[in-house]
Amino acid sequence: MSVSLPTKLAILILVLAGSLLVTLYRVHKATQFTTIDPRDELGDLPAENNAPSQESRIHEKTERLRRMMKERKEKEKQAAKEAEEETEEQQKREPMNILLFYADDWRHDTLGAAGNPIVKTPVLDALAEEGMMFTENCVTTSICWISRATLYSGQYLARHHFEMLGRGRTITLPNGTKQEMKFEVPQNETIYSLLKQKAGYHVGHAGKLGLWTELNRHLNFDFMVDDDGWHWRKLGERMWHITEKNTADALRFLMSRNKKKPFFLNVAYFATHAVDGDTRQYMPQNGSMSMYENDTIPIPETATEEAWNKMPPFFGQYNEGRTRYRWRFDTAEKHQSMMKNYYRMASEVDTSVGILLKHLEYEGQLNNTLIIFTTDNGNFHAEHGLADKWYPHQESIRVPLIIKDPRMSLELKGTTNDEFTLNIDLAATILSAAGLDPLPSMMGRDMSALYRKGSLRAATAAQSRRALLRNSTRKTSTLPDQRQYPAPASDGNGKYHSGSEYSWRTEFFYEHPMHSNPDYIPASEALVRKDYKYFYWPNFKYEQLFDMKNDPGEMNDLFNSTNPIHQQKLREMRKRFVELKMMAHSDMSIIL
Ligand SMILES: [Ca+2]
Repeated sequence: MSVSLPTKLAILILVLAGSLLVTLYRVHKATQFTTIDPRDELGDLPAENNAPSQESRIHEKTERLRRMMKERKEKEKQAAKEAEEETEEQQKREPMNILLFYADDWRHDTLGAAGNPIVKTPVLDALAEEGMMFTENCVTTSICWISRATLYSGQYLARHHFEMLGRGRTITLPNGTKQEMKFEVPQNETIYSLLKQKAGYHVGHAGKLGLWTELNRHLNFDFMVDDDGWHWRKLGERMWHITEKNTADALRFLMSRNKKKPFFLNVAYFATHAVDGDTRQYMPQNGSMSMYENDTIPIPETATEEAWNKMPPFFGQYNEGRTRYRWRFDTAEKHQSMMKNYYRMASEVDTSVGILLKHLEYEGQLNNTLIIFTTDNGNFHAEHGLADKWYPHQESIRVPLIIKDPRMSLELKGTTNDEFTLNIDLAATILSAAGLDPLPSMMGRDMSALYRKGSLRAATAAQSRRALLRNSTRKTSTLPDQRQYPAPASDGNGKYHSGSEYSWRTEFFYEHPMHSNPDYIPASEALVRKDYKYFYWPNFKYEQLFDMKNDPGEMNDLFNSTNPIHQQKLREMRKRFVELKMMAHSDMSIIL
């Protein structure tokens, strides 16, 4: 059978079309295997030509890089795990020492590490690099003796009642007679006594106790030297500067201690407190006087007459903050020389911390010691036309906190943390490091939850370690921690609270009593949050509201604002303020 030419042509076309389809399909299949470009996954590689050899080299490099990164991550993970296990092992073998550097009147930004361009604090900066710096750490009352009573007891003023230097609060008995109450916290419930009596620590205090009333020496201390209120003094044949004396006493404790026991030492520097009543205020060591000589101290933005005039109307010329402003800051020359001397005294403390850490290193104890640097209250450096402390403004309530803890997770070393840590947390943190639970009367929480294993889940780990210690032969624990967290604020969708097992607090109550009379130091209270701060001045029933995000200098009181958002915020915060205040004043076993 013969086939016509048109038919032959048609068959040829069909065969050609079919093979073209097959080729196209093969090409398509082949491209499916090359559509994943390793460069896509790496993102930021320079564009190159697509020659196959080049491509396979890139692919090889990428794979090698991936393998290296994976191996490194695994190694890091393994190292962290090993370090953690090692630390836990060490905990079981050898209890940690605790060294507290507790300076005086030291503001949150009097640290190079906190971004201060003038002050030199190389040792503390290095400590922050090796540990964690807490940038929003605050005190619940900004004055020496109340903040110290809080450190020793873990309680708010509302509970420990140590209102007045030297004598506590004065109460009126039913028969009308007045009674001075001294230090009301039972003497066996201070951190000193608990560490000494319950945890078997060798306990020392070198420097300012700050109560002007005795703590029972036998119950509380193995070593106790109280120095307060002076910068220079002749002792024996030698003139001493108080920071040198604090250093010498701390060294004496470290060298003479019972080395069979872990130690707790509070080096409570009097610096950078001024000498009240001496017009010179700050008197540094002679060797420091050349420091800052050629510096110009920046004047704070709110150190203006305008800011002073914006203070509540009851802030007059007799207000102690204004009086001390006149002592320190009312001329440009005075401002410069006062701040330079203040910074010199801060640098002297920094040097002292360095000497003591060097000694610990020499003893081989540096890596088995929890180190804390903090202070009792902040300070106005002319902001709002004020000097010193007391009031709820940021300058007064925010203070430094650096913690270096051998148990700290490696990846958190050298980081900062911006949670609201408080002076009420110090007792719980220190006791926990010694294997003790906080007493039910204590109101703060263990801050190691913020730097162990990277999250609050670490609190669980700390708990189980305490349980471990309870079951060990070491007699350490008091009672399991059964304290409650109050319910979150009813408004704000759970955003505002005092914390929970899984979260840290996002608000707190601040309080300060009146001293002498309302013209001298009026009482002040506050509800502190990161977005808004509510002030209450009880002597005058005067309220203020500040937008902390848009007005961090606390210059524009929004109390009379007609903005519905501010009005709503005021109502909500006023209500919550009362709730937290009542809880602080209650005898509930709570964590605030
Ligand atoms: Ca102080």
